[in-house]
Amino acid sequence: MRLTALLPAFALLAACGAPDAAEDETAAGTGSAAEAGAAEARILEMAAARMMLAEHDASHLAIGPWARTPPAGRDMTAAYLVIYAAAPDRLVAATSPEADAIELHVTGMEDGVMRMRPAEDGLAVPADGPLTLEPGGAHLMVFGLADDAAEDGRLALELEFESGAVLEVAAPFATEPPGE
Ligand SMILES: [Cu+2]
Repeated sequence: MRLTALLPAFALLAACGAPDAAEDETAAGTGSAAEAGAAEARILEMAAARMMLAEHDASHLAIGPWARTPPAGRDMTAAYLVIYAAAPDRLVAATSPEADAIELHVTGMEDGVMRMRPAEDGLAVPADGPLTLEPGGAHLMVFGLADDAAEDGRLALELEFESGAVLEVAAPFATEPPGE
């Protein structure tokens, strides 16, 4: 049985930041101008990411990693980041020396309720944009966080890709997404 099945739904939603997602949706622009602006920003971001990848001769680029500081006494949390890849790839696994297990999760509405489930086939990093892991969306679900995991303020993550690439990331603990 999966650990997620043993835990109360409210705890899972809190850990995954689902309440934030509801706010994001109501605040998001839906007009065509907003969409055009978003598309333009996406193209600029992709161009910047390609330059960074080329400059560092890198296959993968991790931007803005962070892990939600778990409430006192809780050993489960979620971690987020944005991943660009020089060639299309797929995030297939994540581990941390500071946690028992990490699952790749996606979030979606089912029967009017926000639910998350494991992404059985991993998460695609497309050719023309990033894989975005964010509250209310796809995320890294962290189980069995070590008691002293937050002591240095960072969660060490190893991200494994279908291509065989392994990306090492240190995600600072925070209670809010960086920049908010
Ligand atoms: Cu989750």
